[in-house]
Amino acid sequence: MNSAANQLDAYWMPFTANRDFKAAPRVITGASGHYYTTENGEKLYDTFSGLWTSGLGHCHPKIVAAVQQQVASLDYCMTFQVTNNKAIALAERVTKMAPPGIDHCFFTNSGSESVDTALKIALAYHRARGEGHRTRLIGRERGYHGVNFGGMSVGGMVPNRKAFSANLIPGVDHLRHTHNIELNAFTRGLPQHGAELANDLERLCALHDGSNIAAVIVEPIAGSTGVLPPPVGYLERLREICDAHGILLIFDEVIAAFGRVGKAFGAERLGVTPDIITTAKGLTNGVIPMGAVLVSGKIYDAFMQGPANMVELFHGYTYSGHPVAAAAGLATMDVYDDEGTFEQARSLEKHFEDLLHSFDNHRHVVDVRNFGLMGSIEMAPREGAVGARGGEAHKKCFWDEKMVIRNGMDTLQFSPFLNSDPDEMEQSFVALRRVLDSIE
Ligand code: PXG
Repeated sequence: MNSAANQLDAYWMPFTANRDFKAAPRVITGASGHYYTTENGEKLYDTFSGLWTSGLGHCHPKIVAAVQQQVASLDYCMTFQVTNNKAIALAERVTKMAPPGIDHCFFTNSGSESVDTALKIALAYHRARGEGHRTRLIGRERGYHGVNFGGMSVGGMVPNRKAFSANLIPGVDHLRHTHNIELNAFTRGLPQHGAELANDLERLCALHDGSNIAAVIVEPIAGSTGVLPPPVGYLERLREICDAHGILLIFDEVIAAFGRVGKAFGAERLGVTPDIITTAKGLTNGVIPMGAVLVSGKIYDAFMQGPANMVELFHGYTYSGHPVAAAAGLATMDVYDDEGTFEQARSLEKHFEDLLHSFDNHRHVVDVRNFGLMGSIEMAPREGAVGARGGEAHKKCFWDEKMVIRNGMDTLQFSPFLNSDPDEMEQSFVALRRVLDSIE
């Protein structure tokens, strides 16, 4: 039976056109492996791994068992002044996987909280070292760092900022984004052009004096905005400028971490080590909300000064290091290891890339981009109806092809399962072609 529109009235949906949705609700009631089940009992293939979250597939039995066991043995315990064994174990586990030197872990409940936590740590770090004048934060156009005030301010998604323009935090500048269709369209992997855009940071250092800048935050591979892999040499150049001016480099790896680009972290795959890494999503395979901020020993140690009986960082959430979330995280890490998930993801990349780029010559398509198991197909907007093509593609996939795809306006984004079946992946793109062919 379909959800009636009036039943949905109380529910204000996030990042959704509520009235359009309520006119034709798309309601999921179950999931297993690579498929959702709808309230009508139909099976839908999930091309987005949840929301970049569930790389191991839905309801993985080992994670389900760990959560069931944990919730029945320690459901909650505060992590201020006491803590739980699972949070301790997960912090150790995740920092061991991180690039050398990144060896401390602060837990949050989401990507947005990870970002705001990272920005606060960066500011407080400089103050603890007697450089409290380093207050400026640098983000990037088209960056997505969640929806809290800090992340929204350093972020560069115009619709997300528009209604809050006067209330964004002060002292923030943005690097230009790296999207360049003229020079880089249909590039497979990292684009060749654009490394010099990192020099925007040098200009901001000249403008403000680098000694006033606390941190730069970027997604190593921009996700939400429609997958923008970094130009060759770009991240290296950012690292170089940060080092020259004593600025902290933060990689927002809420999407990139935990196998999405074939390694534990995007930093590892791309060969550039930041000072702070923000994570969420794949930390628990999306099963229980959780995020983590990973920081270098240099940063942690700077806080561990002064009287040992005093709180060093006045920050934390009621659910930081929640035992059930941490148990889900530990089970997720076990599965990544036991099943060789990151290697499996890596081995699927070429097939995924070929399937995506089979749309290079499609009449609606103006660019196709990919890195790791992150991909996007950008369509030209229909004249006078920006976003209509993307929205129609999403709905047709759902209703006609029994498949969930994600669109941001006219750009389709793909986040296949890290353990995808290559044939199922291929079938999803065959179905997508039928849909794009049928749209005007
Ligand atoms: N940083 C990055 C890089 C993200 O991708 C967040 C922070 C915020 O995480 P939370 O858990 O607070 O939502 C994200 C979230 C999309 C899409 O369509 C991606 C996200 C959120 C909504 C839509 O790609 N990523």
